[in-house]
Amino acid sequence: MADALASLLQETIGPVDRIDLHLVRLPYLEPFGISVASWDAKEAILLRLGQGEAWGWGECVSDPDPFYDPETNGTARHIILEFLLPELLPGRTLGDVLARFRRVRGNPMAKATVENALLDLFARRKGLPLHALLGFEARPVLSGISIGIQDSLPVLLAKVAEAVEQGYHRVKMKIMPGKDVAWVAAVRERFPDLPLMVDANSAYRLEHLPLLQELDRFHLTMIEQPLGHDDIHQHSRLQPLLGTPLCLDESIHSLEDAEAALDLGACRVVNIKQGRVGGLLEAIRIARFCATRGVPVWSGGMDETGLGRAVNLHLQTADNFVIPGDTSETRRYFREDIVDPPVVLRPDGFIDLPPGPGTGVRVDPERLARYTLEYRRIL
Ligand code: OSB
Ligand code: MG
Repeated sequence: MADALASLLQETIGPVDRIDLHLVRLPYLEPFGISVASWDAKEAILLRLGQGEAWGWGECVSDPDPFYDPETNGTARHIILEFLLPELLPGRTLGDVLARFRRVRGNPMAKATVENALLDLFARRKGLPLHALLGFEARPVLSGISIGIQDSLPVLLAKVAEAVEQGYHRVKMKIMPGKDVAWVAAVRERFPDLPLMVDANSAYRLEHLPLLQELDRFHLTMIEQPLGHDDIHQHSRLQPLLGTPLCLDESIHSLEDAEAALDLGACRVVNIKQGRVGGLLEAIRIARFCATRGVPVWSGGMDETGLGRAVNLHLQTADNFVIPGDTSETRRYFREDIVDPPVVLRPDGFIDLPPGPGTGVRVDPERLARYTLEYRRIL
């Protein structure tokens, strides 16, 4: 397995002879709200790299705005075009290219987009599914769901009930000041045994300690990112004062961040969004490191289109992804997807990997055109 990655890094990328960049906008069926932002559509950069008859796609997980993370579609496009694509020279190995990317500081979402497209291309060239290219065996993926901030408690309760009925193995509810302890209490009362967690998206400060301690009585599986979006230190002060495990999301952009977080005891679980940490290879490194510390990981999501969701599914075949992730069904976000097949939940709450080479999904040209805001042929 480690060998699969090592030999992958030795492979030359070959001549990329076609590059397309799309900015798509897929309206959500209903707005998705977190403590600090609300979106009524998924706006995403899609990158396509072509090589002869083969191609690979990458979806950037940035938002149009910097409210969840500092990167935006605007900054990602700039970094991809000006600093990352120029590194794709034919004689270079994948390892060379990714090493060159490291010279660009930060900007992991932009880097992940190009990395994902390259890995999809490599896998398709070899006729291998993405998980096999990475050295992992296919397995159905255990799914959870992330429920955004709701206008009222009855609406939230109805959404949780629906999720439970559909078979999701774990429910995450977003919280924010004013929609926290009482709302969690109500959900817990109605669903006493449900694996339940909360995500605050950095809405609280250490002064909110008493409120956060109140959450301990609801036996939540974890509290995700209560404090600063880039903070590790304050979380390390908070964790020992809580019974509930903390999980970091926003603060983890690299293996080094994960090392700092675990060394300092800032969390007991890590949410790995491959797009937030610079791509699949860094995501796998983080998962492995966490395993050495006995810390379980799970795959978060960024409300991706079917393209990014497929990548997240393949990632979850890697070791140590033992907690249900946030890869929920396409149909809870979008009227239709731009790829086939869309993500569908089995009645047992698992999701099957899309079959076939690469990510296993095919971008439908007509739907892509319909949802494209801007298109640019780069090469
Ligand atoms: O914090 O995990 C988060 C969506 C957008 C931005 C941040 C987050 C989320 C989610 C949704 O929780 C996960 C998904 O369904 O893809
Ligand atoms: Mg989160």
